[in-house]
Amino acid sequence: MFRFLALALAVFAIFVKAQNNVIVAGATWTDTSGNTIQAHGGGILKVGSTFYWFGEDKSHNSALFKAVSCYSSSDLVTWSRQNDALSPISGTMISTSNIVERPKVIFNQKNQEYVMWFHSDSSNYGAAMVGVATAKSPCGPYTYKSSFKPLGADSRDEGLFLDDDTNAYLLYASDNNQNFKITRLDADYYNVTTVVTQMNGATLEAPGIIKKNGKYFLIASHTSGWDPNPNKFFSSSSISGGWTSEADIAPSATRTWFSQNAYDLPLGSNGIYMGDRWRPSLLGSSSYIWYPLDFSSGNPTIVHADVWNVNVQAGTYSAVTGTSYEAESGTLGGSATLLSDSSFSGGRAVGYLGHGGTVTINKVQGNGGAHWVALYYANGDSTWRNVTVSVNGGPSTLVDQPNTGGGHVIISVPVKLTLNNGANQITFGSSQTNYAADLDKIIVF
Ligand SMILES: *[C@@H]1O[C@H](CO)[C@@H](O)[C@H](O)[C@H]1NC(C)=O
Ligand SMILES: *[C@@H]1O[C@H](CO)[C@@H](O)[C@H](O)[C@H]1NC(C)=O
Ligand SMILES: [Ca+2]
Repeated sequence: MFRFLALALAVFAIFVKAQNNVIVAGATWTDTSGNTIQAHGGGILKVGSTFYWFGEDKSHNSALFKAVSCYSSSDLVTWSRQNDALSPISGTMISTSNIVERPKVIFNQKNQEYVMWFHSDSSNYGAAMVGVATAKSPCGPYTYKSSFKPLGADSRDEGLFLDDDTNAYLLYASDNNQNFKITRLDADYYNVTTVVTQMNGATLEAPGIIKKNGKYFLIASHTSGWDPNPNKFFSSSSISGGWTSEADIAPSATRTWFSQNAYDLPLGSNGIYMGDRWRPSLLGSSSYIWYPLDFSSGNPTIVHADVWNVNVQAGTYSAVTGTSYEAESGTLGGSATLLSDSSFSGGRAVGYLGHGGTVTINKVQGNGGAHWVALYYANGDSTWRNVTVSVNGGPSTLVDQPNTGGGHVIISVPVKLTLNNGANQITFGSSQTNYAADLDKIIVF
């Protein structure tokens, strides 16, 4: 009896952990103190078995410099905020009226020193420099060295790549964002030495490199301001040229599931795509879009998993499976209308939600606890919409629905809902005066 109870408790504990220990792209991620994680345009550094995540603190909803944050984790899911890695210094290129973006940190073996590079700029992005700072411990605080134009040329969006042979490289958008360059760093990682790759007219931003079986994979977006575009990959057996032409890492219409690359982390024989879903009107609410990056075909492909687990010890990931419910199978209310298009799951979606239109999805199975629910929708506007979600007639939760890039382009956003054990009714679009996006289906995890 006791043995049985102990076993049942152990199984329950594993189940609860599996439900909590997940990565949900686009949700509001909080740290171990319950605060929203502020690490935009970030980068990851691994020291022993600890991961450090550096990024831009945008909690003041401004592009101007507030801090480079530093978070630590042993599992890539639970993050503790540490001291700020880099803080403003008045009268320098890292003052509170300057731009400090896309911080990346690598370790210099020779000097036993952590070296941070970042995009260092004036408030109108006219200076187009890189900045360098150093520290003796992962989170520092870092000592600012200088900002400069690498080899006298522009540098805006940038990344770093540390190769197995301890050569390190700056990856950057140069020459007014027209030419993309990869330049070797000196032995200290304080300066650049020679350009090893130059892609003229490539108009790339947000670069990262991941190496697999001796092959280099460059992942980058194109240039469209804060708006997303289809991020691409290029591969080469040498970092000094011979790059393939660009190819997609996700269905191009989804514009990389509304995200821009920030960092690409190896994970066993695969990787993790770490992107930002920028929200320029409320920068601090920009969310993180992390997905498995599957290399089983030999090339990187984003796995569009709404909810997934990562096992950093084993170097594996697994997508959590959910149950789908088509919106068109629900009960339509008011002005809600069925829409037909082959791009919709089941060929149909429900439009004209909100402003009097509702749809109620019936018999949604729950387990009496919190569930992640992914809303699959299309929003062809150039701006965000949102939808109210109410479970069993209870109070509404408002869920943002970023524009999808077309009325027949579908992406998903997550919401955490508490469902009764057994059947539930979920209503979308009630008590809102604005139109919600067209709802295709939901997946309950
Ligand atoms: C970096 O290297 C360039 C080219 O060799 C040189 O002109 C420049 O002074 C160096 N900058 C620093 C900060 O050492
Ligand atoms: C909801 O979306 C509408 C546009 O459809 C927008 O005007 C409104 O500000 C949004 N509400 C919130 C709280 O974001
Ligand atoms: Ca559908």
